Amino acid sequence: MDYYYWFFFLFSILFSNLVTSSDDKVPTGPIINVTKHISFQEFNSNNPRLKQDVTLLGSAIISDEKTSVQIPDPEQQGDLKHLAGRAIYSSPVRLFDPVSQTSASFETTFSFQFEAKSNSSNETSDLGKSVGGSGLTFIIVPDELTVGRSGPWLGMLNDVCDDDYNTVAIEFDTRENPEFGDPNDNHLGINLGSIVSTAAINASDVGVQLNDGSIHRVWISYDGKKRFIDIRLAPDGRGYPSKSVYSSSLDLSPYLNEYMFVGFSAATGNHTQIHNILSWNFTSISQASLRIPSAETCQNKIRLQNNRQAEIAHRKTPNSFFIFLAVVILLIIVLINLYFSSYKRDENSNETIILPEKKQRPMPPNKARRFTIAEISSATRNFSELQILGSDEKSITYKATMLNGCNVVVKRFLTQFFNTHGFEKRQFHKEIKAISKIRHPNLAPIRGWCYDNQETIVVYDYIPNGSLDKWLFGVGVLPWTRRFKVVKALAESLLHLHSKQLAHKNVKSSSVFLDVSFRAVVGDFGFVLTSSGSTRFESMVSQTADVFEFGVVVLEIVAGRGRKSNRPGERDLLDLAWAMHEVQQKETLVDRRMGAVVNLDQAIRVLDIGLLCTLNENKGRPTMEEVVELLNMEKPIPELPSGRPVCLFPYNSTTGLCSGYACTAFK
Ligand SMILES: *[C@@H]1O[C@H](CO)[C@@H](O)[C@H](O)[C@H]1NC(C)=O
Ligand SMILES: *[C@@H]1O[C@H](CO)[C@@H](O)[C@H](O)[C@H]1NC(C)=O
Ligand SMILES: CC(=O)N[C@H]1CO[C@H](CO)[C@@H](O)[C@@H]1O
Repeated sequence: MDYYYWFFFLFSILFSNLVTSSDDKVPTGPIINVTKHISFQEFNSNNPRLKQDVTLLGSAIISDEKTSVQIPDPEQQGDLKHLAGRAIYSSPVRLFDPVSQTSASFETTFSFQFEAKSNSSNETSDLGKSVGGSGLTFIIVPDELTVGRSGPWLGMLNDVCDDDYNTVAIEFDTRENPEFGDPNDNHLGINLGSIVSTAAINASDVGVQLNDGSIHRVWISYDGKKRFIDIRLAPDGRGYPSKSVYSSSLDLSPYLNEYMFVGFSAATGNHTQIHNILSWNFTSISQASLRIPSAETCQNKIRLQNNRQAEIAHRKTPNSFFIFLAVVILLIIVLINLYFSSYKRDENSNETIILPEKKQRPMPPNKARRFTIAEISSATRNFSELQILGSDEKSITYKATMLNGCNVVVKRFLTQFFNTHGFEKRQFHKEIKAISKIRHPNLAPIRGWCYDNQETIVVYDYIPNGSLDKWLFGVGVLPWTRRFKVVKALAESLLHLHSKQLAHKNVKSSSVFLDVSFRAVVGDFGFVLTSSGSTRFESMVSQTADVFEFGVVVLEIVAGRGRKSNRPGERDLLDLAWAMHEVQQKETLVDRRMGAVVNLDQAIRVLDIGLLCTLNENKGRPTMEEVVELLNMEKPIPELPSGRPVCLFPYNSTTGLCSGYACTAFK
């Protein structure tokens, strides 16, 4: 795999050659300053320029009464929850100079006010709690067409934006979203291409309560050459504060295109408030090299036109020569590497321990390997309690940082677990190795393992946005389109495992993770069944149990609630879903927090597929392959029986619920 590095290396040489050779021909004139001033003393729709200059997106309006931009629009039909809007200056601003690779310097000041507004009758008694969401951002974005999502996304990003959606935002956040790393419900944050802030500032520390209803003023200045940001915040009318709330080195250039749009975004979630922007000034200076047609360039151009063929041939020769040379060298390197790596593999096949001397050469990034207990121990700071992410009856999971800076999850199985369940460790280790060879975009890669007489440890990739259960039953509301994608991703990843004669054996919503772009990644494999010794069971048996558990997770995804009710007297989800199916009221199960944007037919169809998966194995439970076909609409859904099928051994001793694994194991 080392030849990738060579490949990269050679191509960078080749590429820089191409770039410099063409750069030589672009004459650059003197350096000039490109400046831009934007100034709004107030926002008033009687100002005819305003309509041209400000683009309002989503739920945003100009309020003549307050002479402000308001997000969301308070006159909005329906309630004010889960709304997002943007107000963007309509013309792009030059914020990055590609020639010198420096970002522009800019200064901006604006005044804002958050007005408490509750819209739901049952919350009026609870006004203090229901107001206060979600916050405002000053935003720099690549286009003037997109609105981010509501709630904790602050209208800044949405969960489908990929990594090349460049954004910079300074957020004024009045909700605490721990899954986004928020420190409290009154903070500023600097967000670079991500909703998770790279720096957060506690506004209470400087005596400011963002949503106290008063008018605040902010000054942000950024020096593109020195790469330095300074933010100040004060009550409006008090003048420029002598102290900044945040000042630090910061390089914005990776997040800026040459031309960007500037403006504001804001959003509400379960909690509502009106975000007013009352005035705004913005100035930017970027450096550019003036492109003046000189006598030389004109001559070149004429020569080029007259003698195009010859010129092209002349220019091409050195380049094609370099390409040829690079290809030849590459081929040789590839062949040598292939030869050596196959040779090494043969040599290693009988060895179980990878010698530590090999560490100075970087390992191929995606191949699982054996870790030493010392490596794991230092990565988890000696299994520090502070690093614990969670635990269950089998294991404790830690967040860990490897020497190369990668964040990983370390799952340490408990010795008692093996002793009391009589698992054969060897079988277990075999299973870990088998699963670690599987690659699928929706399966969390296993980085490696570590075991000796005492320890059995598995190392996974750390997935930044946390597990699905937090998103389904927690503060945020995942939209239906995203939930449907999660269902499909989960189905496809299980099908892939099953097609390799493996099974997940621990399917539940806390084993599904969401990555930075909210794609579902399935991890936390069970490796063994919890209910009984696993070696007796064929992989087939665990696969049908996977299908059952998949069905329950699907119900959780549609209903937005956990399988087990935490309110006494309430039915567990599976019971409830079958009962609703019996009385033909399945739509009542669909999570109403998703609002009106749900594709109800699709949601019911998915619900049916979920129910189908919870049928007894010999009574029509589909395989994962059939599930994927059903999800892709390649087949009609078989008719469901009218009543809930009886689970032969309904109770799992730990959850108190019918579980696919329990059913299968005790049959
Ligand atoms: C461009 O702006 C910088 C910083 O404001 C200033 O020092 C420089 O003199 C300006 N250059 C020109 C050509 O105006
Ligand atoms: C924010 O600042 C306030 C006042 O200084 C303090 O009471 C609070 O604990 C701080 N919150 C955090 C999360 O640091
Ligand atoms: C309690 C309350 O004020 N509810 C209102 C929420 O907003 C909608 C639309 O403006 C009104 O119809 C409700 O009466």
